[in-house]
Amino acid sequence: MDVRAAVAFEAGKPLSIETVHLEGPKAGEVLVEIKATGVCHTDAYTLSGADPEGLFPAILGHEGAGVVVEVGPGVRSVKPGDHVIPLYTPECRECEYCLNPKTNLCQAIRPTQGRGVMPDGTSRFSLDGRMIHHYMGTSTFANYTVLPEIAVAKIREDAPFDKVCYIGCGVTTGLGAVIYTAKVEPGSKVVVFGLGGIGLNVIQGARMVGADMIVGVDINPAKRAMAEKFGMTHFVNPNEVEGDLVPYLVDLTRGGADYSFECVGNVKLMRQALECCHKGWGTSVIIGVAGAGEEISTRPFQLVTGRNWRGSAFGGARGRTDVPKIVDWYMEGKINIDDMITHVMPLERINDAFDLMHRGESIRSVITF
Ligand code: NAD
Ligand code: DAO
Ligand code: ZN
Ligand code: ZN
Repeated sequence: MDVRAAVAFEAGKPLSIETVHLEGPKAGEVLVEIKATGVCHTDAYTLSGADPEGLFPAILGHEGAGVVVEVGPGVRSVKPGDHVIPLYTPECRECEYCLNPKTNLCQAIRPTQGRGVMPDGTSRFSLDGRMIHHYMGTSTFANYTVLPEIAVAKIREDAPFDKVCYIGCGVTTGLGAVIYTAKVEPGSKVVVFGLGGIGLNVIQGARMVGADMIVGVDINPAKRAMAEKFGMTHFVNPNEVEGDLVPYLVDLTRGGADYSFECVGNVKLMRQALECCHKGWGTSVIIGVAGAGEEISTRPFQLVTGRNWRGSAFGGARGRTDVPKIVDWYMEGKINIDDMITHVMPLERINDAFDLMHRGESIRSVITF
């Protein structure tokens, strides 16, 4: 079939709106009509060329929501008409990783997903006979896409696509890092570096679990009001701090953070996030994706004296199990997504969504089809 898609032909160039060919679902795959998709910082990172795993040409996008239109042979867990959220972290429920409660990183289709193809080693997308890569196994910047069955979460049908698409990445990554990865306890002191689309969801997760003190750190003072709305109790602009940021944060939290979260992708901030943690027990969680080849460093004594350094992908969430629950939280009014969606636009204006992000003017832009 012919589908409308934003194609990334080359790193550093704007996306191009094209009519591309999409083959139907093969065994174990589903065809999904994408109704809405968010534009995440990670799409921009890949498009910029900084992502060492970035492949071109490709159809980017990994934060979508839509409806199953057709299923391939052997598909049992979803049927046409089901509402779904695509999962860039799948959940096969059978692999060694899925069977280990310590991780959410299902490896069932990892090698082919990393090569931009479906599990049989081929792409469903092409343009004038030339293969186009899938991206993160999801490719939601198209009005139809094909996904492995294990990479879709079935969700309730009354959930609005243009809001719950954000659960496909940003919401789950932020909330999940607090709830599933760090397991933040009520009464905790939390420091969040970066108050963008991920950091705000860390803040709302920290408020949800009953953190007492939620400190937000951002160099953009315009982020303050939104972060306060989501539960931030103290704002720190590093550019306004006299002296070093770490002792300032340790002082503010009266001894250090119980938990800190790096939501920028800056290795210097990752170090500060670790070192502002409380001696003896503080845990720092890296969420931000650093540039290719960058390394983190600290004095080992920071760890010897009881601080913990961790990372979190997709918030530690198991997509098919946890994403439908997060959709329920939204529908029950337990989490706020609406106020984070600052811009809604058609596919034809998707490059504006990237521009808004680069200028720091949006939290989330959502494309509706
Ligand atoms: P964003 O651009 O919306 O937000 C980044 C924020 O960091 C902005 O508010 C910016 O002002 C602030 N910032 C920049 N430099 C700073 C500095 N030196 N000190 C303090 N604040 C600073 O980005 P986002 O969508 O929230 O994504 C954040 C990071 O998370 C990115 O690296 C993205 O690739 C990554 N990410 C990771 C996962 C995962 O599963 N681990 C999932 C999605 C996104
Ligand atoms: O299993 O080896 C693996 C890779 C899992 C990919 C997790 C990606 C999380 C960070 C990228 C940001 C996603 C938007
Ligand atoms: Zn698995
Ligand atoms: Zn994302």
